Amino acid sequence: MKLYANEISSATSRVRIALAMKGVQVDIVNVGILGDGAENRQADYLGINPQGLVPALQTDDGELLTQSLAIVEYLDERFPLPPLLPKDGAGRAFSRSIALAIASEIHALVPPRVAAHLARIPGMGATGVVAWNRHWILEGLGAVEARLAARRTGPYVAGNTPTIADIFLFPQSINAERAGIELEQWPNIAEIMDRLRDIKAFAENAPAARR
Ligand SMILES: N[C@@H](CCC(=O)N[C@@H](CS)C(=O)NCC(=O)O)C(=O)O
Repeated sequence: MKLYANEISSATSRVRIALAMKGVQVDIVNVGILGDGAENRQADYLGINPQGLVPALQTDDGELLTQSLAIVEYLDERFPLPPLLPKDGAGRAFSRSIALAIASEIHALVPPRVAAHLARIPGMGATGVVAWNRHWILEGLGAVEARLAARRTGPYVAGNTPTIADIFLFPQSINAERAGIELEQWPNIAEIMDRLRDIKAFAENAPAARR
């Protein structure tokens, strides 16, 4: 399989963590995502993924999968061990809801294309963009923490083993720390992150820092 990826991308990091947990090797194709004229906005890549986003996974039978949650669930179905979703229906819904709270309500508001667009709005400036990012990360992870405080029963987000929810929480929390946000204000998130940092599949597949 072939993964269209970028090392700083937290959405790509989710898929790389899932691949590492499953012990599945893929070919990595790096796609530049920063700056004017970035590779992901060129015709070549748009011909592969018309959304111009990474990750995208080309399967062995030539299918092109996009959207990290869909890709991670595909990997979980195709390579069942270790399972990335809880056994019970409510647990599965909870795990997916945390993944979506991160992908849809935090990450979607702060990726490079949104920051670049905001920076072009008169009066916004670089400090306005930083404040925007902080706002959505603080509000979003604060809500995730409240959900965890109400429902968490095991060492990870949704039970005794890491699930899709942990896979989405990890890169987003790392990016929050890089934005100067202290995870200690959220005891559940901080505790889970300490555990995830000790797992090789997570530690080795964190998003790289932006240089
Ligand atoms: N919802 C998508 C988000 C994908 C996404 O936004 N990827 C970012 C990198 S983390 C990207 O490709 N950004 C390119 C850009 O913003 O132009 C997913 O979960 O796969």
